[in-house]
Amino acid sequence: MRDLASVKATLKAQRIELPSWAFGNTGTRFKVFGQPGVPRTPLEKIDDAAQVHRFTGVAPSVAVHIPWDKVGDYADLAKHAADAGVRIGTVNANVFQDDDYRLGSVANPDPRVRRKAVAHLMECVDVMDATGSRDLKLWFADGTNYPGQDDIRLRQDRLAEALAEVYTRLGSGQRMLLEYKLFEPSFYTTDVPDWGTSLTHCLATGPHALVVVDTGHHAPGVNIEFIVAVLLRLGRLGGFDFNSRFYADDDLMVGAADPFQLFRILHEVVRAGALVPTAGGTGGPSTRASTPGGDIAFMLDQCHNIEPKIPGQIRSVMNVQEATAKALLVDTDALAAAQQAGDVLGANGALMDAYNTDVRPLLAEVRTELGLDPDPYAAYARSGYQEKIVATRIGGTPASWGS
Ligand code: PSV
Ligand code: MN
Repeated sequence: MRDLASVKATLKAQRIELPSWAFGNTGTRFKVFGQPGVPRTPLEKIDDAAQVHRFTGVAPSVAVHIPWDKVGDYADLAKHAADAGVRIGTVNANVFQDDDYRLGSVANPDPRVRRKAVAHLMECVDVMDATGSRDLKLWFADGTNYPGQDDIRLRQDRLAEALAEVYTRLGSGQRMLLEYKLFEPSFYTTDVPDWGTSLTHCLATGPHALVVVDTGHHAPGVNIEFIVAVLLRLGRLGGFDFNSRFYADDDLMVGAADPFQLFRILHEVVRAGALVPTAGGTGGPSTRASTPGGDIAFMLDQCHNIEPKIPGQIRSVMNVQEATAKALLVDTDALAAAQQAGDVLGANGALMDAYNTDVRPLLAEVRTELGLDPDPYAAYARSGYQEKIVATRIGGTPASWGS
């Protein structure tokens, strides 16, 4: 069993990366509800993310999405982030919002479109160079809607070719994270639909190509912690896109729909010794990308369609912290002994005892020891920041998907 001091030290060292797009207006295909005070620029998104770090102390990096966060000078963006007390994290490529990509991007049958997509991915690595980011995150909306629409196998060949080309462009310490998603926007085939396909491509591409698990990207009922355990064992888990889902890719706040699943996932992460980054935190240079229990990027990938955005991110970070604290409280000796003895109920009980612990007082103590308010959510509400951005962000175009 871990002693309390080491549990607290780990909780203090934990890092969670925020998505810049969580601060802009989002919605469903039916309606985007605008909110007052929403950022108009990538710089303002960073400012809002910095508030989440200010009150939680564990969210010092912001993932960007290109071109949603396109700026003239990315070194300036990095400087703006540093001045705000955070840094630019993962660079997300976007090859899904252009008319040219109707039939896919890197797996498109048209070589011109494939070249255009690869050129964008290369541009994203340029951005990483300028911002000092470690990870390039790739999600491809590629696939088909109808049987016979395209050659399934050829599409895999085109995808493999593009990944290999971009991989050679990565600098030292940079990694490629390949995200999978069961379906949407394609409904018949998706070119990277599952972790097996992602892993297969990563294995063929190179040691710094790693799988990213978005918790909303599976069929209902899939055992995500099993996938996590297997990828960690192979040293091929690059990161998470955390969010919650009730039905499909709902992008709701992590830990809202199924906190028990989040605990089970984090138990596997803790079991692998992969919770705390080895060098520089999430977004820092990696020296152990391909070793079991290597650096994992713990990212949120969420949209706050109806709830306020900064408090929504704060609540999400707190939810991850609570699941993590519970995972750290598992009595690993008792668990191992029960497993070894074939004591089914004892082993399950060891996990459930930890899950059923109220860790909020422990996390309040951790925050106090970090010099933070024990209640980040209430502290943000009292800070006056929300009122300030509502009063001052007048005019301009609120950030949304596509900007
Ligand atoms: C796709 O659904 C996804 O999960 C990918 O990570 C995208 O980059 C992200 O959502 C942004 O909407
Ligand atoms: Mn995602």
